[in-house]
Amino acid sequence: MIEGVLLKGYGGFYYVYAEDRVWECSLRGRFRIKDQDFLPGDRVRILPEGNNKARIEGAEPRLNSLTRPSIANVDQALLVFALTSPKPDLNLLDRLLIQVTCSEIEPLIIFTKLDKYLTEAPPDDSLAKSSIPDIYRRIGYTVFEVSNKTGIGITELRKCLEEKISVLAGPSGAGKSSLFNALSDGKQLKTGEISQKSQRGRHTTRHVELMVCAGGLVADTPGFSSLFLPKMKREDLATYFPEFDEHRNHCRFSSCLHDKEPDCAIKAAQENGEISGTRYDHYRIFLQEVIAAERRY
Ligand SMILES: Nc1nc2c(ncn2[C@@H]2O[C@H](COP(=O)(O)OP(=O)(O)OP(=O)(O)O)[C@@H](O)[C@H]2O)c(=O)[nH]1
Ligand SMILES: [Mg+2]
Ligand SMILES: [Zn+2]
Repeated sequence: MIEGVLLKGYGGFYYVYAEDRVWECSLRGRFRIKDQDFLPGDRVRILPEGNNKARIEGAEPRLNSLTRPSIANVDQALLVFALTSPKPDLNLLDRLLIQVTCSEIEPLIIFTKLDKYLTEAPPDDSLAKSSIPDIYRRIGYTVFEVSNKTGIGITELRKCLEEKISVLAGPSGAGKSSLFNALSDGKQLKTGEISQKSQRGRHTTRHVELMVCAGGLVADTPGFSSLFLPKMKREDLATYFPEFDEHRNHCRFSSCLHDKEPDCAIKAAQENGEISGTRYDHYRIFLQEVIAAERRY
């Protein structure tokens, strides 16, 4: 019996990565009824039956699972945004950070198209003083600036993927698929049949799959442009803004929601530049959404 990770289910088979190979697996009888219970990322035990074929004999309990995309045991989410073309949608990034943190998955922020950004004239808006990646670095997030074209920053990022299950998420056109290709560097492990099938299906089907990439397993996903916040109480929203932590206890009211209350330390920190203006704006927008959603329950 060997242990592996389920990459995908396709055409009645399950493809499992174990011992540096992909195995085409069928299910043992008693599992067949629970077919839909398996997700990419599930840790399974397989019994080889020769010629890269095997049978799934058992599965380990999941540590976590995401619903969009449906993947189990995710270690980290790579939140991919272009520095330019399209301009990064920071409202969406801040939503994703909340969603990922809420699922207890580690976020990594990846800004792409650094090559293009560097050749453009610097924008003379207020953000130029503190670059967008720096806003997130200062908060304490792990941030990479890369070019999928020239390869700047790719080697450093690759190290973070080793032995981990990672998902790529972000808006359409941000460079997720290009990043996946840059990270795999032609070393993506393929078995003929699987790559043919997935190539045919890649842009048309919605099935999720993990792929061997940079010493780990990575799932590319289709881009999206809107995202609901997870269900939460209004007073919990601020906990998803780590940069508020050191100020939160200095508001006049202990119940302060940092919106329109007087003597709010968060607002003061935003005014003196310690907290980013866009982050505070998004906090207030999200607060209204959380309050509106509370009423519906
Ligand atoms: N100059 C430059 N262009 C890039 C870079 N990364 C991606 N692109 C281009 O940006 C466009 C979109 O890239 P994709 O990788 O398809 O974006 P995606 O995030 O996978 O988009 P969806 O699959 O629609 O969600 C393509 O034309 C890429 O060639 C980069 O680092 N630099
Ligand atoms: Mg893509
Ligand atoms: Zn306050």
